[in-house]
Amino acid sequence: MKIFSRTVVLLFLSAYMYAENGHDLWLRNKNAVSVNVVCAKNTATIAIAKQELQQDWQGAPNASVVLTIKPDKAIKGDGFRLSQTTIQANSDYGVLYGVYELLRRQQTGEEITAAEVVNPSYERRVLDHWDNQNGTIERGYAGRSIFWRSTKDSLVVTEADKKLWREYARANASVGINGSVLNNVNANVDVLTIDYLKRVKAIADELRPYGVKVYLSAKFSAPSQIGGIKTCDPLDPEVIKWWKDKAKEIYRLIPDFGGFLVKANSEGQPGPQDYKRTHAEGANMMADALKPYGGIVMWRAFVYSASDNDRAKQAYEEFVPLDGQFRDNVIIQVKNGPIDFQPREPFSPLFGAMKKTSLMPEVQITQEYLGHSTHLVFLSTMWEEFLKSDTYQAGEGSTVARCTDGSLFPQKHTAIAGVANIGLDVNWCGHHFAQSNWYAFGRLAWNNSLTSEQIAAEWIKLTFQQHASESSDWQANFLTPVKQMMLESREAAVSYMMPLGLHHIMSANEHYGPGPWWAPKKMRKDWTPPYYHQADSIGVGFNRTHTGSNAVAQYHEPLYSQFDNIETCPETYLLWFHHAAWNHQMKSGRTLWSELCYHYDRGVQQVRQFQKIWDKTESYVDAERFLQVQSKLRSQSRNAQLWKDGCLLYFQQFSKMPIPYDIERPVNDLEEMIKNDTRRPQRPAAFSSNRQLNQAH
Ligand code: GCV
Repeated sequence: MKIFSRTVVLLFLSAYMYAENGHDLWLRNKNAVSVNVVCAKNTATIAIAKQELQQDWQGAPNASVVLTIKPDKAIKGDGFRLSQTTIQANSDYGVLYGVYELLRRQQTGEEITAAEVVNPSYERRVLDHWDNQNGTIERGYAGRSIFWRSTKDSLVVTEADKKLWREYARANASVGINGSVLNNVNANVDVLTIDYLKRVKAIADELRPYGVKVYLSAKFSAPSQIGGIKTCDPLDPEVIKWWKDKAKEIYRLIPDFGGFLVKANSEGQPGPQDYKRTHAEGANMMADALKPYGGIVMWRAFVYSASDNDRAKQAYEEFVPLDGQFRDNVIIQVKNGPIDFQPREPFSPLFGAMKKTSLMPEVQITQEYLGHSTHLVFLSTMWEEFLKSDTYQAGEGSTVARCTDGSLFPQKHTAIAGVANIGLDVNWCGHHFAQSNWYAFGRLAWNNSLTSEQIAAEWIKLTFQQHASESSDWQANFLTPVKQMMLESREAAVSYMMPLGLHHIMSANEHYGPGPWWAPKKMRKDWTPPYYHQADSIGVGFNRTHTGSNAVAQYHEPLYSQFDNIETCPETYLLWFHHAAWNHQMKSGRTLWSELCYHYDRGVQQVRQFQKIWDKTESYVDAERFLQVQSKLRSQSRNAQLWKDGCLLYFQQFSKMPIPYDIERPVNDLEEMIKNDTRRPQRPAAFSSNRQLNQAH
């Protein structure tokens, strides 16, 4: 009753009070004190830098801050030298990044004691938007596209469009993101036609002052589809000329255009293999067209081979033989794991396998396999685990981070990409906590050695605290428990979805709930869960050891031997690499079956715990955000329960063992879940879970 009346009062008050709808992200204005900003230069970017300081300064009142653009060997790329009142950089953009860093330090109470140089880990820090030109977003859970509307007639650019794009660019710049791919990798070729290019130019013009370059996903079949040429063979002179002319046309409109992202010969997309050419021949042809203008090609390694070889091995098998054959303005974009953005995968063995080719990691910010914008899952811990994974490529310490940021091998270009979780929802990401994943991606792209703990603390302070120096009460009752919840949230999701190395056992519909049973007869086997879990009366898991697909051989020693041996394989990857017996003894002393049950149960219990943690924060959060997160946690709890019940009841058919008696019993029926899963209608691609900005924005 008490909770009910409090909720009603809060709802009532929120109609009159300033509601925190989340649109301001981590950039909430906090009653700045006055400051003088001095800079000899005046460009659009410097004007933004000055304005940001003036509206957010929390340092000494009436201080003078000096912004200087002066080359310095210690400062690399967009980096800067920072002290309490001076920022020096090689470029205007460096100054802007320095300003955001300074303001962040002030707001989070992180002191700057001596001048320090802050350089980015990667030259290109890019968001990939899987936005379609009709306004929908593939795997988007926060409303429709901020770049595209439903029809070609709505290509006209409005003032509201421009305002939104500037807000988007500002948020990116504040965390160091400097590139945006504006359209889906499953590309619609029309984006390369003049009407669309004009809109791309308009977007680029708004993003430029914030240092954000635009890129486009390019369809390999464009010369035929919009150029009227019979072939798209990358060695054909007419095709080569078509791409050169197209590059010229684009750069005339957008002189700092970043380049192309290409998904070729994957999931039905056209590519050079259609003409018996290699990925290198295809990528190089496009790279040559962009080279005179400084553009790059980000060529994806997410491919399917024609063979029915283990899916986890295919990218490595296709790309490693091509090492050294790519132009220096091609970067191979590799998903963090060998399969597809699963809740937990070992790192892709391509990292550390190609020494003469630039590689860039691709992570997924949108939560395709991690509960969409409904589940609270802080992905930073997953990316930290990935970036810090040791490939042993050049001995111990050859982490994925070092294999990709140029510190281990000379790379002409370095980059990292994240598939964006942004849409027209008022709070941009559908879930207030999903904003933390956008934030974390930017922060890790800037500094790939940051800890998730630091990132979470920063984000909570910037997003929720009312004053720069909140009371110890706020720290103890909000910051500490909420940070803990965020840091545990990914492991909780792994536990209730796919623990112990299980992967790809989600529902085929939308990739949201459980679906280990899903296996239509005519479907490609490697799109169905049974291909991945291989459950039978003996055990469960994919045998990728030397007695199975031998995917382990794609890893360097000592990982090869460690993963190959069931006794030394980390239990987190057990069922990724081994078909383990149901009664296999785990480190805990339990059987594999019991351990699986405890993991699923623990995951559900953790979400119930998150609900309690959040409910206790009520007096520290505005009503609007509090209630939205509370409601999402309820949905997450229900869905976690479905995952546990669905997976345990399904696998129990094979193990034929009892669910340990101290564990809560399933509350859903397997038959019912299977029926609902296969009958459930597709939600629209741009399913929104939150209030939308007006379409006409
Ligand atoms: C954009 C997975 C997703 C697809 C996505 C693809 C990719 O298969 O389900 O929606 O396509 O990855 O990364 O290209």
